[in-house]
Amino acid sequence: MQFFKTMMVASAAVAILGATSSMAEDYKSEYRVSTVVPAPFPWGLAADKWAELTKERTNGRINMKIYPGVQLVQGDQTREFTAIRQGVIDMAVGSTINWSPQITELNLFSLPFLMPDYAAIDALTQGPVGTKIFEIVEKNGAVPLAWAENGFREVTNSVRPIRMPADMKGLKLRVVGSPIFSDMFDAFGANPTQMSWADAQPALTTGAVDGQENPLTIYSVLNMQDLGQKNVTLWHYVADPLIFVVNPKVWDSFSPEDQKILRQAAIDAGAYGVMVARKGLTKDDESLIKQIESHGVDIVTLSDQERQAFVDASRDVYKKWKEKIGADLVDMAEKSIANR
Ligand code: X2X
Repeated sequence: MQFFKTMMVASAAVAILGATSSMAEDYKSEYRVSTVVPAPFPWGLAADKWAELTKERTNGRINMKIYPGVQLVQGDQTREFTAIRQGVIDMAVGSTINWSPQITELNLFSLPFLMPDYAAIDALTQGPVGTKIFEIVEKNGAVPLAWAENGFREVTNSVRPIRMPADMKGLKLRVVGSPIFSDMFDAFGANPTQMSWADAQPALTTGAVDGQENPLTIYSVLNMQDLGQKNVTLWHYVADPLIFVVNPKVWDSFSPEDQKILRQAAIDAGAYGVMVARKGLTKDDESLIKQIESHGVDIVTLSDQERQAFVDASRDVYKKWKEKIGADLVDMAEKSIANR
């Protein structure tokens, strides 16, 4: 009798498990998702949305926790991709800049003045270039699912308005730890210093650096005007898209049904992320720019001639990196943008 009862309980338990998901026993209780910045930055909002939609649509089978500040790699954003590949990080929403040390082709988005407007970013990420980049990311050891956006990176500083390359002379500017950025700012005549995002914030607070470059959404959430960054130049010189990825082993552990859900949730979260990243920064809606200006910030918009001076100054850097990235891929990107 006792044996019979035990068997009944055991088979009932198996039935419940089976009803939840045939794969559930292989799933982790938590998947670690890496980002650099958390909500309310658009980047963090996109990651939160991905986790939220996935949890909802899988009835909690896939439970994602966001680890901002790239804390899973001790704040060193240039090591994030390696950690994803190795499985130290399960999933990530990461910037093309931070993964470019491992994937040279991602420097495409950091080519100076390649993408003049939002339509140009879309022409790349949503076109044949985006497909090609996803193939390359996959070859390098992560499963790419969707695109979001950090944004156009505008230069700010505490010393003077920047209108011409000559205005940058002697300015100590924090740049990300990716060599193309040092090359560009050397070419502009500034004094670039490579630093992680974790180190950049105290450096701005103490005035150890004069300036930095980041999207205005980052500027506004951090209230960079209070850190002395009173000069902003809208020059749209580069933009960094974000990519949603999953470690291949983790990906393979999911049922086809859950893979589909996770991918669609990333696509939906990516669309939302792009929307919030551009909010208040478009020709139709400049509200974020106006809001920053209302804090007494001097916002410089370059004339065509002024912009051209920066384009000219960075021409050799463009050429050098076009070769490194692969001339075919850059040609494809230039064509996609010309036909947007
Ligand atoms: O470090 C930066 O400037 C940031 C937050 O924009 C990136 O992670 C690329």
